[in-house]
Amino acid sequence: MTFDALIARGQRIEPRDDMPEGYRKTLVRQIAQHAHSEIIGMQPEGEWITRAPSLRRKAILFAKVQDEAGHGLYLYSAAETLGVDRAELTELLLQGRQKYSSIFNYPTLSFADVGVIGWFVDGAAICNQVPLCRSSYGPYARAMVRICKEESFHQRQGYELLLRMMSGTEAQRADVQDAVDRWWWPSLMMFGPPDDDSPNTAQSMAWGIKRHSNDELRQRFVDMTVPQAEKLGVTLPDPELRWNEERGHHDFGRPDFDELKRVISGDGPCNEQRMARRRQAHEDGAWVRAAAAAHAAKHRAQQGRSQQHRWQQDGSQEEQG
Ligand code: BYC
Repeated sequence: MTFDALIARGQRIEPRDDMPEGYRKTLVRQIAQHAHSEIIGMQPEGEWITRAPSLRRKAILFAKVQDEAGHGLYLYSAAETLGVDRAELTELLLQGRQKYSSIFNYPTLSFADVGVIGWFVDGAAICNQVPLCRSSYGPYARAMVRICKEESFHQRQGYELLLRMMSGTEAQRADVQDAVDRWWWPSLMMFGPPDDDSPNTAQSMAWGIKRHSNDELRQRFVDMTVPQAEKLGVTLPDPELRWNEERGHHDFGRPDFDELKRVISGDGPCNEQRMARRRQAHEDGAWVRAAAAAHAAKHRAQQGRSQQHRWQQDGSQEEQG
């Protein structure tokens, strides 16, 4: 079946199928950006592992940050089915030719930020990524299924941490509110530019890569989060936020999309720091990559030798027979 017929029937495109070059390139762009976001996204929370207030919180945070590394790896693997190489994608990120999510360019100033990232950032990720489980490209959609299950745990651990902090001291409650105030608008920006300024959405939706527009998902996130904020006892920092009976949705203020553009183009509060850390980690890991490659080469050579040995034995048995 042709690519267009598969898309029209809502069937998956697999790596063996013919696909338009634009489709392949769009997927590589989005999946690589997603993978880079998971890896760079380890930094803001990772900074708190050594400062977690208890062994339990440390273990939870460790597991979460480790999951994010895993997500990055599934996604790089999905991208590799499109004929690119993880090393090449990493190089493009380090050269500033590929992006990662704007949200990870904001600082984590207190432990409450760990909770708010789980609640908002992983919550936003769930809204954005659950529909991607139905994305038209098979390897991406399948990677998303497991990622979403883990994001769900991430969101709950964040919310549970905040519930505990809100039943703590006055200072803890103030830390939570402060973190909510700082992360709310950047979290809304995670969904990307508004639909009328989103150059990729129409084509990505026609190809079934994206299932909903940026604004639709932003609205879904706001509707999901408002009752959670009420239960938690925090105020979302938006004076325009109110329920609209007619629309059956919350109205909310416009995020500062100029700020989003600035952050995406490298001028956010932590862009330099995040990229410097990523570059350093890549350099520090060079010996691991070299060792893994040497091990794989040794393994291949050993397999080749034992195969040759088996052939020789088979040959001499035939001669004897
Ligand atoms: N940040 O035409 P548009 C996580 C770019 S990590 C940076 O709407 P598209 C987690 C966009 O790439 C989850 N750049 O684009 C990890 C495009 O530029 P290029 C990260 C952004 O692709 C650790 C241009 O702006 N999630 O959950 O149709 C701890 C125009 O935009 C952003 C994903 O990656 C942004 N926020 O839609 C905790 C989800 N927004 O590439 C949690 C997968 C837009 O043309 N990605 N841009 O130069 C997507 O769903 C889509 O790519 C987006 C953008 C909705 C993000």
